[in-house]
Amino acid sequence: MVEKAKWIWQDGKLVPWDEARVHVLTHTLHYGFGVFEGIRSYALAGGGSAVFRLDAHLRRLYDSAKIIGLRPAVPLADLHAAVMLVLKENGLREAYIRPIMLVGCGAMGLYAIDNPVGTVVAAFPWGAYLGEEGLARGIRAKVSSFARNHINSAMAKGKICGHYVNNIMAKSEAVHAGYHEAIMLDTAGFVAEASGENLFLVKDGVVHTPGVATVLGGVTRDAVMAIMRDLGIAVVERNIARDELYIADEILITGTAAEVTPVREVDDRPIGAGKPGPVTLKVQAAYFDAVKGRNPAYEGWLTRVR
Ligand code: PPE
Repeated sequence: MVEKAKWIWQDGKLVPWDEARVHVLTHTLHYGFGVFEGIRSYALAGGGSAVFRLDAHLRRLYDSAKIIGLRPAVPLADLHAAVMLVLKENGLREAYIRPIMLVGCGAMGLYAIDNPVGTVVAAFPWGAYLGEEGLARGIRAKVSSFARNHINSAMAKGKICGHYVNNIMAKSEAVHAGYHEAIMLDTAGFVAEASGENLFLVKDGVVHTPGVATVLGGVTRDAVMAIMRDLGIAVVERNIARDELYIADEILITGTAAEVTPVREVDDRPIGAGKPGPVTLKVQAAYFDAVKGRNPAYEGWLTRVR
């Protein structure tokens, strides 16, 4: 269950958590035509708190809207202010922040271009997405029987509500089979991403990750690639086959919610030594240093909540 906060920002004002509602004929509810984001804020080592890479997430939200042809009702600068307000008024330091743009009531049917667009920002506490144990010891993943949405059917660069039916089916299948997470292949058979994370593998000291064309361009993926470069770790973007996962030395998955989570097993095969490897541990530590303001080199990624 989500731990309630006091206020949710809806269409320009703060409303009490339980009163932030939409009508049952909300267009997005029926067709999935909406866009959203997932952002985290962290308590900082030196006091206070900061949102991690807020500008990158908001840019992606507006890009997602542009990709599907949804006209934002609120300018980006106002949404930026709304995120800050929600964190401050709820007294939240470590939070998961969920902005969403949705098409409201008016016309039904697919073409409802004149329906009002609703804008919401919620924030709430959310611990380790794949569990504290997963973060520390690594998770068990299964290659999904569901292919990731084809990139010419569901636009990969957008974080689009309806696209997640695909991810939810993959995730549910994996969890029901006793795994923590699903790894999805693209329609050509190459490794794409996990149901809610990007994927990296380590082989002979080099990191490999699928190119950004066929996956969501993760903000965490981008941060982790910058961190790897700063640590002197080579990163190659290329097509990766399923069996390369099995013989990888290490696998890690990245996302705002999952942060940097090691993968200790894929399809019942232990990855490397079957526990988080040295590159994963180094990158994970550097990531937490960055988000918690312990490394001044990444100060530019933090928006302080005042
Ligand atoms: N791929 C997918 C499919 C995805 O959903 C996410 C985020 C990522 C990659 C990583 O993107 P980024 O957060 O920008 O590094 N998944 C969100 C969790 C989904 C959920 O609501 O549950 C997230 O991490 O917020």
